[in-house]
Parts: sequence; structure tokens; C-alpha cells
Amino acid sequence: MNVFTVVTIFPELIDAFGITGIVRRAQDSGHVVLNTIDLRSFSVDGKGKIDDAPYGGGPGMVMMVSPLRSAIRAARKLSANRSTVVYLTPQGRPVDQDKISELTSIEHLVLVCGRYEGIDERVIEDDVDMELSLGDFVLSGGEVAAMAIIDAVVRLLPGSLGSDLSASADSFSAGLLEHAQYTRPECVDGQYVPQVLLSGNHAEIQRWRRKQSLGRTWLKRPDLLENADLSQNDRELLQEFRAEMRAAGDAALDGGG
Ligand code: 9D3
Repeated sequence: MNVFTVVTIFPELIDAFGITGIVRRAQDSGHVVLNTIDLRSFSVDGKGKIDDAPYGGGPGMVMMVSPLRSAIRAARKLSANRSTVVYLTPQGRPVDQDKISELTSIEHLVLVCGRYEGIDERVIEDDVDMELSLGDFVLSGGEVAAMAIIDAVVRLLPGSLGSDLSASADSFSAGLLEHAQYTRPECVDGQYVPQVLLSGNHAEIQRWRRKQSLGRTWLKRPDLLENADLSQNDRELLQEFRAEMRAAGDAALDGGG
């Protein structure tokens, strides 16, 4: 069983997330527990104060050590197992699917959400095991990041939809983007489903999908191709994709000229 405990000044946001969709199902089936700890209930003045002005001056407020430390300690007690404390911060290491996969084996993940200018550095030194970011853009706090990470982890757990069938074929777990998807009808507004998908020839369909996967990665995320180790067959498929694209481009020019 995986336990997630979110330390936040917006527990109702996390609670709402936990009563819908994949996280709800995982909790109902007993695979997951999602707790929230309301940071304000650990305020120093009993009136909800959890932040103070930064030493050295400057704008905004910093989250204080004492409420955070007490809240993290309370969070740890919500599981008999050892906990790993993650602070969500733009200064953390950006998460990728490999990191998400690693997180599935942590029995109790305590996710600390910052607000304002951030938290007192001494909490990071003594109470935090790992700092994670969603990437190089600015959020207003860690809650959305906590939910994103919980969602990504939970769908990989046994009993979740993503765990068996699709997880192994997912983008990124294979290091490539996925092929295009189509559903009925065959033709809409003059746009047709690629003929090969209607052929019933499974080997040809597999080949087409692999070629698509390689071609789309080359077009949309060339950075991913740098690290992918492609077979000789993959290289040939990618060459074929590029040749077909050039041919389509030439045909369009002929038509227009
Ligand atoms: C106004 C203060 N910022 C200077 C640009 C620093 C800052 C502090 C706190 C910026 C963002 C935040 C709040 N962000 C998060 O808590 C956060 C986050 C993010 O902003 N981007 C990507 N991943 C994450 S994880 C948590």
C-alpha cells in the first residue's frame, strides 16, 4: 500500500483531488491512502500565522520553521513505515517518468507544498529528503505539483489502469512519442484515417505505428531522439518517414504551383 501525505495551507484542494478519478479508485480499492495536513493548525500564535518577513529584507513572506517542522513530524506519524519527505520547489530537480517510477516504491511520501517566497532554508536542511520541480515555469505554490506527482505515481500502482497495459507502451517509458490515434468515422470533413489501419494486417500496422512514433518524435521532440538507442530497423523507418514527408511536401508544392 502507498501512503501520500500532503502538507499544505490548502488541504481542501488536495481533498477535492482525492475524491475523484484514479486517486479515488485507488483509495477505494485499498491500494492508496491520501492524507492532508493543514499547516495552519500548527501555527505559532494559534491564529493561523505560519509565515514571517524574510531576514535581510525584501518582498513577500517566508514560511516559518516551527509550523512546518511540526506538520512534517505529524505527517510522518501517519504511517508506520519510514517516510520520504519531498519539498516541491522550482529549485528542485525536474521530475521525469523515471523519477515517477522510482517514487512508486516509496511506502510513505510526504509532499510539502510551499507558498509565498518559499520556506525557511533550515527546514530543507533538516527535514527534507528530496526537492522536486515540475519544470522551468512559475507556479503560485506546490499544491498543483503535489497533485501532478501523486496522479502520475498512482496510475502506475497495481490495480490502476495505467499499471499494466498502457504503462509499458507510454510515451517516455519507451523514450519516444506515441503514434497518432484515430477512431470512427473513417472520414470526417474530408480527413481520412490512414488506410493501413483499416487493412487488418497486424504486422503492417505495427510497422506503421513504429515509423509514426519515430517520425513524430523527430518532428516534435528531437531532444528525445538524442538519448534513444535506435535499432538499424528504427533508423530505416525514420529515413522512410522523412522521405515520405519530403514527397508530401513536393506534391503540395506541385499542386500549388
Ligand atoms: C515570487 C517568487 N519567485 C521568484 C520568481 C520564486 C518562487 C517561489 C515560489 C517561484 C515560485 C514559487 C512557487 N512554486 C512552487 O511552489 C513550485 C513549482 C514551480 O513554481 N514551478 C515548477 N515546479 C514547482 S514545484 C513547486
